[in-house]
Amino acid sequence: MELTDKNVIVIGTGISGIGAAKLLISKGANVILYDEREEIATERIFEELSEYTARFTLVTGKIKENQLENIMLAVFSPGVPMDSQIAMIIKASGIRIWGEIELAYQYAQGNLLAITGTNGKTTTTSLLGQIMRDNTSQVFVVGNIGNPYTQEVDAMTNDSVTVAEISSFQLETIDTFKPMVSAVLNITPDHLNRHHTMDEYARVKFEIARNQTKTDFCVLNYEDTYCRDFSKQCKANVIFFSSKQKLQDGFYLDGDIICRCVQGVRTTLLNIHDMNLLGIHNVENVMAAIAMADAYGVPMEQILNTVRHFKAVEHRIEFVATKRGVDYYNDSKGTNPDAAIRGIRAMRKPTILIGGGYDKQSEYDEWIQAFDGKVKYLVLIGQTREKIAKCANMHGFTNVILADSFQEAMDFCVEKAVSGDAVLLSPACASWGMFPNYEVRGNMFKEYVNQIKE
Ligand code: UMA
Repeated sequence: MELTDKNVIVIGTGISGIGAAKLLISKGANVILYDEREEIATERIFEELSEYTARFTLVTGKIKENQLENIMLAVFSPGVPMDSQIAMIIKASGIRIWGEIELAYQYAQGNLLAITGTNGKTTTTSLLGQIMRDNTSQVFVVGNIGNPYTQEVDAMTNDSVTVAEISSFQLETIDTFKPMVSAVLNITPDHLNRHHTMDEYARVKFEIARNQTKTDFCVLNYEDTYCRDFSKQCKANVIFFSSKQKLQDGFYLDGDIICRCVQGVRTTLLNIHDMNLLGIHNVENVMAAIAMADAYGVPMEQILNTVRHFKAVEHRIEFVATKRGVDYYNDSKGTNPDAAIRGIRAMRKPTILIGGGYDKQSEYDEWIQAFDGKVKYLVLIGQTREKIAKCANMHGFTNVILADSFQEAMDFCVEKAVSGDAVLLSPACASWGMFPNYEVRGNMFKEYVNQIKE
């Protein structure tokens, strides 16, 4: 699309909005940067875009109809729902809508590998990014992982490889986005306040493969019923992975060994004790990354070499420190019940668990059931604390503490934990409302832990 001297509105002034605005301006567009919140930090925006002040206007609060005149494109940040008021107004005005991901894709160069799924996206994206970096010189790791895709586009060439973590929010507004290799790791309940039903959430997730053709590859989890159903209609070459059964075609776990079977040829690849990632969910993430890199054409020995040396990602069951004999773990990335189940399952000691946060209309029953006698106290914070407390009570778990702040929750943990215990931050909820994002929540936890005196 020719953007020179065209007017484009960017919805949302977070990192995606800023990335999108910069890319649009570099392509010659005039940008209206819009945010529904009136009290946004305007200094940050003007600082970020200081080189281009003549090329954008900032609008906040309610938008007026005349402000949408002569606009040829609206670029949405992922956090803005497609049924929000601003989306409705823009749709009614007949303005074309792209998500920030679609905008980036339109101008990106090189090959694209993209990963979605409810859990494991960040680990798989980081690992695949590392495999690619060890194999080729120009690699970009972008997307939901915290690095907007638009931000890297200008540096890409035909030889570059982009590894993208893509959320369901981002997939709602793609159009031509087409990875050469895609992966859907798993689909479990999350973000139901945004997508409303599981079927709709799953449908949006599989958009990642919508434009793929038979020359492309789509890596899917054989043990996930949504993935298996989707495989029947997927236009790309499907590559399955399974942590539960030996596949006739695909990647699978046999005892402790990751294996590959393609066209009847079985190869043993790696003993899971030779890697640094813990838990069966990580074996699945590793198999997905191996399958994607293999489909892309990276030599298997190189792939396995990177896998053997790869370490866990920050905020994902991350060991922080042992203080006064208590092990502290940061699983701030446990932003939904399924992720938090993986967090508590990984604990081997009596655990004080900090949970709660923003309400995504999740159900917490399975998480509470996964406590398995390990949780000494459940310390709850944020919007969901009463809902979770009620659910815990219903399942007979009554050692529940409601804290008014994160600080109060941390103070309680430090006071009650005794040598031999673990303290785990694994909230099963998004951080929004109390923190800007899960990274800030995890970093605050780590700062607090590091300040505990021996
Ligand atoms: N805003 C509106 N109207 C709305 C909602 C938001 O105007 O209805 C404004 C807010 O006031 C704010 C801005 O939009 O100023 C924020 O935009 P955003 O929520 O899209 O956040 P970004 O900072 O652009 O970060 C986004 C992703 N955030 C979300 O999807 C909520 C980041 O994923 C991602 O790393 C980043 O783009 C780069 O691609 C975070 C996330 O929590 C990690 N993702 C969810 C998850 O992983 O579960 C999907």
